[in-house]
Amino acid sequence: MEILIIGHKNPDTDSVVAALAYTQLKNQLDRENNYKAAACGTLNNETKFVLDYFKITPPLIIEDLSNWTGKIILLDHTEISQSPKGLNTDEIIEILDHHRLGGLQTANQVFARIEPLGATSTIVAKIFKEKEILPDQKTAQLLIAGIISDTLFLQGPTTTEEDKNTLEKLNQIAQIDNLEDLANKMFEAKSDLSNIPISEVLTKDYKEFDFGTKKVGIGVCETIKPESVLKFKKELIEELKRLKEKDSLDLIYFMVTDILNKRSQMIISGEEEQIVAEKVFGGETQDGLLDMGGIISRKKEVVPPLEKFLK
Ligand SMILES: [Mn+2]
Repeated sequence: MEILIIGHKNPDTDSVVAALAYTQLKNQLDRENNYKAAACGTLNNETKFVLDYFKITPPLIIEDLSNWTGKIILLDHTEISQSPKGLNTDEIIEILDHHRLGGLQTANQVFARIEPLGATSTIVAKIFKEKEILPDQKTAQLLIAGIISDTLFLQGPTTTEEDKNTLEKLNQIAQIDNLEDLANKMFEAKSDLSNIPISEVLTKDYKEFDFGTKKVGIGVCETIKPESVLKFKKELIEELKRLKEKDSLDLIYFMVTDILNKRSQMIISGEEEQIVAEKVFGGETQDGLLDMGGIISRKKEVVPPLEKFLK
C-alpha cells in the first residue's frame, strides 16, 4: 500500500523535512508498504534553500488529498483547519506533532505521538534512535534544518534540552561545520520576500484555529528585516480584512517577528482585533501596530493566552 506522510497547509521547513526524514525511516522499517513524503503547498524560500543547500530531492507537492486512495501519516498539526484539503480522517494511521492538541478526530485507531518539543524533526530523530537506526547524512542534515527553523536556532521559547541534545547528536552524522552560519543563511532565505506577492507574505506561515466558538487566523512572518515587511502594512491590513471575510473569521492577526532582536509587532487590522490584542497582550496600538515586546512564538505565547481569553 502507498502511505503518504504529509504536514500542514502553508508548509514550513519543519513539516517538510520531518516528512522527508520520517519517510526514510518508515521505508527502512516497513518493506511491505511504500511511504511517500509530501508537502501541502509550495515550499517557502527557507525550505527551498535547505533542500538546495543539501542537494535533496523535494517532496511531492499535494494540496488536495481528495484523489489520494492510500493511508496517511499526518505531521506537525492536529488542527483540522490546518489539514490538507480533501483529507479523509478515516485514512489517518498515525500522527506526529509538537503543538497543542487540536480538534482532529479519527474514525479508526491511530498511533499518535505528541510531545512538547521544539520541532517535529526532534520527534522523528527520537524515533530513529528508539528504533536503533542511524539516519544517513542527508537525513541528519534535514532534521537539523527542521530544528533550527522551528526553534529559531535554539533561541525560541519552545526550545527544550532535548532539542539541543538532539541537534548536537545529529551533527555527529550531518557534519555541518558551522551551524550558526547555516542558521543565518536559512533566516536570510526566509526573509527574502522579493519574489512574493503581499497576499502570500500573509499566508506563507498562516494558521487558523478554532477556539470554542471563535475562529481565529494568525499569520507570522519571521524575518531578519522586519522593516521590509512592515513597509507594506497598509497592503497587509487590506489583505487581512479580505482573508477574514473570505474565511468567515472572528479575528485575524499578523505577527512580524524580528528573529535577530527577538521581538514582534502585531499588525492590527480592525477594532475587534485591537480590543482583544490589547487586553491579551497589553500595550497600546499605534498606527495599526501593537508592540508585542519579546513575544515571538505563536505556538507558546500567542495561541494559549488568546484561546484562554476567547473561551
Ligand atoms: Mn513544527
